[in-house]
Amino acid sequence: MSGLRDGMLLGMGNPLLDISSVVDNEYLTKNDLGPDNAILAEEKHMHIFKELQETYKAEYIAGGSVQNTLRICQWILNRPNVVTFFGCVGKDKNAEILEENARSDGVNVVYDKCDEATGCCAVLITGKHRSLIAHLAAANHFSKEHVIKNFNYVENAEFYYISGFFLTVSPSSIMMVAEKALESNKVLLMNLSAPFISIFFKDPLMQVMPYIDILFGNESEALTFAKEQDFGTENLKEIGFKMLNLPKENKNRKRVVILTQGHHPVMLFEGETVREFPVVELQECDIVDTNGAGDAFVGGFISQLVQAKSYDDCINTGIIAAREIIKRSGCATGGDFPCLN
Ligand code: 26A
Repeated sequence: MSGLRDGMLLGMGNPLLDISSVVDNEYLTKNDLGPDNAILAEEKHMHIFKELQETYKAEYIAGGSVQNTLRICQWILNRPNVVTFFGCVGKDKNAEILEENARSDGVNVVYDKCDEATGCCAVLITGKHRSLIAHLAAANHFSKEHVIKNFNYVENAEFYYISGFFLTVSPSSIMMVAEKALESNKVLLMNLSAPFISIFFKDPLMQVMPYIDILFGNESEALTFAKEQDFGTENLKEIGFKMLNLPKENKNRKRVVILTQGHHPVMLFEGETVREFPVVELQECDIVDTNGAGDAFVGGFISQLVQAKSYDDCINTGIIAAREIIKRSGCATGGDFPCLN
């Protein structure tokens, strides 16, 4: 009755093992990091991974933005294998941990494999903030050939979810899926993922933009995107409409834009209108960390979209999922999902 079927949603992204620790602000300053960064690791960051493990009692948690979203979606759906995931891992223990985690939530992982170590992400928690430093390693070796070899999964899916983060790895794989979505009138969902994507990966981002049916972003990502695109405004409502009206290939589907802004209302831009969905702020004592909150929002959203529910239902489930994940360390599933009614 729900219309769910195996493989109807395909996600592509970077599978990463999160190495998460609570640190103080001094540690951030010393390493020239902001409280809410999401960046690619450079040579100068490598010592951080070691320090977190040796000095800061790091927790190891399954991560990677798209894989988080898909795990949350599966958790809510309560029916395995609706979702398939493509990403590249190494041939090591960490890959096994990631696969086991994803599979136990019901995600059908179809990993590309290479000889480098599985990627990881340093997660530096300071109060409500989390700074992310991704060392992609194996994730960076995802190849278009993997998509070609497994094109049956692409053919079989009706929805595709890809992070902006994945533009740093394989724009050609993204374009292949985007073309397929256009040709078969399927739905492509993408996420701006982080401000640096709109700056340093502007060209591949704008190449795929005309194919995007549903676009997600948060406040800082939207503001950076607007600046880079010379929108000439810092007003989120104006920015949302300008994103909505960027050129679009598939004329059968009007674009929808969803902007989140922490505990402020979620904005849904659709046609001529913008609607706001309130977020009930969590009490300070319920907050564990915000790592994965944005991913969980999208997971909740998609779990309803694949069941042909209204955007209102999609957004409200997204809000519940994000709220639940903030109460947990990282993007941890397990137990019952809070009641949807
Ligand atoms: C390319 N980059 C920077 C990234 C990421 C990433 N996932 C894919 N690519 N940087 C951080 N993450 C993941 O985001 C989640 C929180 O939203 C982290 O692994 C973390 O689980």
